[in-house]
Amino acid sequence: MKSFFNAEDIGDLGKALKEALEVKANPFGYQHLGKNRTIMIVFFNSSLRTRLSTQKAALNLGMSPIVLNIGQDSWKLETELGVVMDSDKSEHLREAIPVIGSYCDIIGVRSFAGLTDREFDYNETILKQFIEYSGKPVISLESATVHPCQAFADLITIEEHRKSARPKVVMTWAPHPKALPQAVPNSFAQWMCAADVDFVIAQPEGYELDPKFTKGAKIEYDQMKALEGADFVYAKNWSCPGVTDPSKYGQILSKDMGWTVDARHMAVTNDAYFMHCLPVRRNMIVSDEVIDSPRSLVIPEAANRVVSAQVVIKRMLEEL
Ligand code: SN0
Repeated sequence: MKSFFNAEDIGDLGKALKEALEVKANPFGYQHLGKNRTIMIVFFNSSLRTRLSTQKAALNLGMSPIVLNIGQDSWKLETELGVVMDSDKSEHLREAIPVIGSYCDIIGVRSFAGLTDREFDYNETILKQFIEYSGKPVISLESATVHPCQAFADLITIEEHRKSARPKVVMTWAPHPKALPQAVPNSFAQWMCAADVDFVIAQPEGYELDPKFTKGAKIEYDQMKALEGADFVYAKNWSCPGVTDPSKYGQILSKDMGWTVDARHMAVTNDAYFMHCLPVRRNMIVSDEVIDSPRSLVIPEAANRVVSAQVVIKRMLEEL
């Protein structure tokens, strides 16, 4: 695997899930693969789970992880091409990326959507430069449009908890005070559409995700109707993807607290499990009662971030 950002990069999902469960049962069984290998984990934005789980996955595989926080540990980096560099950004990605690449075997990058220029974000301009200029395998650790390590961990969590062959999985938009990227819902939709589940997306008007991620999903504007009979409820906020109206890209169109997942919502489900990628705003996205209930999977879901990262890094190491 040369790069990891789409569901198709991991190939057959059944095989990937089997490998994930094997790695989870035997986390230190592949340490020979990582001997004398280094992964550079680069953050343009904050992180808790991604930062820790990617390092832990690398350590489990016998690798040395190095974490770089851009702008804090390093110079501020310019990402736009062709600009006169007279701002506070001291170094360009064009130099920084090959330098980083020369010090490691694999690179992981977190670089959120800017949410102002849809084309810049949806072309994955920053991640693509890492792929082009580093010469190393690159993992998206949430880039502008995708968060594949999260979606893979979510799929593993669903696989471990499902009671039927084809569970009903409902991803519902929920309110948030800030404009958030679409990366998490894009990837979750892409992975659920590729997996064998009955997948429904519930959202207010105007929040339609880019169809390239939602092919095969049922779209529902009535949240309660969508949640009926759900086996898994996956809550997430996202800002306007700008599909129907590009001028609204990155905007908050609704803060309707009626969409906050609470006991009333969970009551119409098939005793569903609750999922969220974290960090979560309590009593905005989900009520305390639901996230603190025994049906909440947020902690096992976060724990599986080590497993998903480990499968991805393992596959890359096997091909070095
Ligand atoms: C990010 C997002 O893409 O939604 C990362 C999720 C893994 N979330 C946030 O930035 C939340 C920040 C906040 O202030 O709640």
